[in-house]
Amino acid sequence: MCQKGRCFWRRKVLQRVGFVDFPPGPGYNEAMGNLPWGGILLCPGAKPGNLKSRWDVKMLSKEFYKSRREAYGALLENYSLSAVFCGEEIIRVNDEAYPFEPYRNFLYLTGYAKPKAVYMGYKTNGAYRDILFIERPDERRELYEGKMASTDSLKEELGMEDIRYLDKMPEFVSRLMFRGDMKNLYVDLCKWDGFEGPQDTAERFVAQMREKFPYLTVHNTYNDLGLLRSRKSKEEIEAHRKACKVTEYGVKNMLRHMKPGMREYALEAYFDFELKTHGCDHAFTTIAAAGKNACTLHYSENNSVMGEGDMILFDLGAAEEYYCADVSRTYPVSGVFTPRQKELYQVVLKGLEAGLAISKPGQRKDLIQEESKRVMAEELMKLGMIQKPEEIARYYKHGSGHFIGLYTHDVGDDAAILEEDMVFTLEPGLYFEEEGIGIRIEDTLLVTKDGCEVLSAGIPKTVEEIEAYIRENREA
Ligand SMILES: [Mn+2]
Repeated sequence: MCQKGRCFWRRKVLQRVGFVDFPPGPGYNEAMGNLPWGGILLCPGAKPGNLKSRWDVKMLSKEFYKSRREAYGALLENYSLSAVFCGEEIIRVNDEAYPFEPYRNFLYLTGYAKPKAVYMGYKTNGAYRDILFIERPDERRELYEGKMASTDSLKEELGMEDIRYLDKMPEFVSRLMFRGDMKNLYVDLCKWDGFEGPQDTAERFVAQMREKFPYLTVHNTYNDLGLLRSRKSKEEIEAHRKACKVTEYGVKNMLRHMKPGMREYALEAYFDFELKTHGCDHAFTTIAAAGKNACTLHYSENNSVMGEGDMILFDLGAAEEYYCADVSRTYPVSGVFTPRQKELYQVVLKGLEAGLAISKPGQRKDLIQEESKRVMAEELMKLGMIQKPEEIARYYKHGSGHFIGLYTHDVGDDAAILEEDMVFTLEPGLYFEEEGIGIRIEDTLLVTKDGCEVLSAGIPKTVEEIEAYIRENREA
């Protein structure tokens, strides 16, 4: 469940440096074709000395981004200007910035992720045209940060015809507005803090435009773009698949090394190793919560010692080109469930399975979690732990599922109707504080033509799978 609000803020603040381009590297040709995404797959648990390469391909093509810009342009009314901002770097200390995170709507339209860039589109006489504005290369900065993209080099790389430097943007806007017939301004405004907090670039832009051209009607395009993002293309689905696969490698690597007496963070390191090895980032801050820590929904200190009789709850995910996996599993540290742990674990697993069974196109998403909840309540009543279904509230503390995409908690209405090619998660959980047991089981799912595909299916989930995996693979 990834730390709802906090995670959002963290991700907004922690910005990531730049867009990593993956040129085909050595070994690319031989290994290509083994995998649906044509990349190089390292053995799980590969040791640093053996590393050949990352998945050396960019998974999303420039044609994909072009199709997104066309789809977006089609949404705009005639005589409109639109601006979508990539975002600013945030300084951490002195001359050091937090890793840069682009606003995802910008990324979705351009495939570009450098601070300050602006994607501008305009529609006049029924025709949509667009321009990408980027920072002008600066020799001094290049000395420290490496070569900066020029407008010419990017045209080829991104497949965009019109790319200009940011210092030309005011002039462009003035000229366009001088036509006198522009009516609408569309801006991607993504804010959860309402009136609090400083204005970001997009908000400052809107304020300036309103002052200069008070006749403009301002629209927030955030939700329209969100809607475009909710159904995934083949390429996006492959990126999700890779993120889920690498998450699987990470979880299995932890299971191979999990032992009572270890600290949670030491175990977490085995997950991180697989992500780095495969060129993935974290979709969000890992939760590794042993014993009673699992009852703190947002626990991410990950510094406690794991006891022999504890269960440990993981909520984690890799991200490939920003496409996220979000998976939760709860495992017995010893490798074997106690009878009581098994009993409670089965309740949550049945809840998840009931949700999976009705996940298909046409289904309202929030009703899936109601079904999970209903089944878990039934099971708890069988165990005599509650007398009436509504008493499940004692153990059931959070919603159980969300859309996922370029953000872990992606845009999309909770009561949305599922459609083919949407990706979302189900994550029922129950928290038994008196017993020091918190259980959450979460899968990342792709809605298919007539059901759903569990993208995280390779990660041990049933009691039998879990115990067998640990028994057969744990390092001595
Ligand atoms: Mn989640």
